[in-house]
Amino acid sequence: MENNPKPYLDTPFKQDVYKGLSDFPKHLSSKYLYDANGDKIFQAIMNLPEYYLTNSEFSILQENKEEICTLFAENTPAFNLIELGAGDAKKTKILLAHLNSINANFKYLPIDLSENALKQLESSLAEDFPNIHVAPKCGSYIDALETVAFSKNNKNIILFLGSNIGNMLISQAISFLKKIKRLMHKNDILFLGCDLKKDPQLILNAYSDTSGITASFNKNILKRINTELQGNFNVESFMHWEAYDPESGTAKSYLVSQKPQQVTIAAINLKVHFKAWETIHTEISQKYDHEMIQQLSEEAGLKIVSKFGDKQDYFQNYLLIK
Ligand code: AVI
Repeated sequence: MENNPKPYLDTPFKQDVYKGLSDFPKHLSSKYLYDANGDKIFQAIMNLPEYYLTNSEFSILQENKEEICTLFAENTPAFNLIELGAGDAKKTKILLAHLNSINANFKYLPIDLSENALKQLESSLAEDFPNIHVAPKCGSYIDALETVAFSKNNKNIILFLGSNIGNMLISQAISFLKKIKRLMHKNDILFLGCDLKKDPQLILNAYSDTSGITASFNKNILKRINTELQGNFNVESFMHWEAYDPESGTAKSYLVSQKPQQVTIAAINLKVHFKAWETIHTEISQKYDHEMIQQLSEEAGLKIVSKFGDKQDYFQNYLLIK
């Protein structure tokens, strides 16, 4: 940080935690939920009965893999399959298996913030698909996208699955899509997974499961501050709280202090006071309807050319071009 009056704020994590916990209302970015422990808890979330998103998108890909893969592979001798936020690529493996079975000529480039997730993915892909060329890239989505071999000669297919776009505010999603559009060439495709507005109770349940796994995922951010920034959060004195607004389609996660307390975070020289029931906002999970996606794409300058839904109308995958 240039001209930093606080030299101990020497990493983005430290700067963001300092800023977020000094603001009112307090907030922390959901990108910090994912360390090795957070990755593991998120895998468990994806297997929760309440977390319908994974199964919905899984069934869409399973049922439409032939058509989707044909659209990916048409009009090009070879293509790059670039995935933003690949994680364990559980759903992507449906497409990889099908592309492999039709001998498609492609390279898979998974991008993820988590080095740990990418290492595990690389070894599981080597086992499942030894003949697929895999080139993982660690980093934030746009930074990594800018550095991967975006081929001018072959088509680039960008996968952004799992409602990852939902973890951005709508305004952030538009500017993010605009950045992707700028990197795309004429023939390139963005394949986007969006969670849809539905029975508000189902959405609420997906983010406040009865086994408490989502609560431990949310609280992991405090544990991370404790271990990485020498904090002394009493994690159990915070409760996980989810709120869903069916009008805007925004689900918001909070950590709520159940008593007045003071927390010290030594590495950033910060003392944080919490009143009883004061909140830290940690994540948004935006739900869309078709008109909202249409508008989002138009504002980003992208065109929807195909869409694929599940039987229950819970989730939608969109194929976009520039
Ligand atoms: C990664 N992302 C799409 C998840 C979601 O549904 O917003 C993260 C998550 N947070 C709580 N449960 C799942």
